[in-house]
Amino acid sequence: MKHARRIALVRRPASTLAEGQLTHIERTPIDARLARAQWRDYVAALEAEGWETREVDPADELPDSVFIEDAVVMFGDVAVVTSPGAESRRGESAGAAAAVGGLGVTVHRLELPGTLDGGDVLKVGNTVYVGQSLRTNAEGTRQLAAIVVPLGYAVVPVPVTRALHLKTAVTALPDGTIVGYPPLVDDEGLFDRFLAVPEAEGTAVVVLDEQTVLMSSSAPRSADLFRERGYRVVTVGISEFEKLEGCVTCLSVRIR
Ligand code: CIR
Repeated sequence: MKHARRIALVRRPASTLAEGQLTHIERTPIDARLARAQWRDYVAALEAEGWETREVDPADELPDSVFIEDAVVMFGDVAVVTSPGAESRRGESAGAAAAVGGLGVTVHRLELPGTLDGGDVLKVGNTVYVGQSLRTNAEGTRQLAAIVVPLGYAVVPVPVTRALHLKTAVTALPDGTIVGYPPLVDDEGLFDRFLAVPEAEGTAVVVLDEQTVLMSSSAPRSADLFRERGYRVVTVGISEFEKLEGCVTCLSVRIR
């Protein structure tokens, strides 16, 4: 299949990575060298699958800046630079705005008191599920809706109380099936087609193309489930980012 454009924004890990935010899990030591190697492997996996990667300027003083997905959300040729919900992450927006500014897309910015992390935004076709979490509030959701509803999207707020972000709990396969780890999902009934996965790390899939998903090597049984459904699964080790409540989606912003 020929793709007109497949660009992924990535942001290399800060030297302060180990100080990243933690909400639902205990802090365990981060192996900084392994984190850098895993990040390079993640970037290499995207490139091997035909994605051109572009680096957002690194931000060493921002521990969570590697989780670039939270700082900007793409809707076709429209970029929404977010207003991060954690105070320690607010500085990430400037670099994200500069990066999308160079892509020739329309750029919008969310503003306080609205807060929204990209990890709470799950697009499935024209539906935009927005997790109402500790990071994303009603005003942030309202500002996002004001931008994307005129573009033809429907915004559906969903409660997120058992996970950091909506996409920590659920993501979507290329056919639109929502995949989630039930203990992390507030209400499976909100989704038309829901497939339960057996591992917490198995909820996060990056759609690389209609046949292929990228996911964490920490979830081999979930990977088998996706293979049984006919998908090709590319796996990457991201243990050091999982220790910081990161997942495979949050390490890039895909522009297609
Ligand atoms: C945080 O708490 O903000 C980071 N330590 C992890 C962010 C993960 N982002 C994501 O799932 N989209």
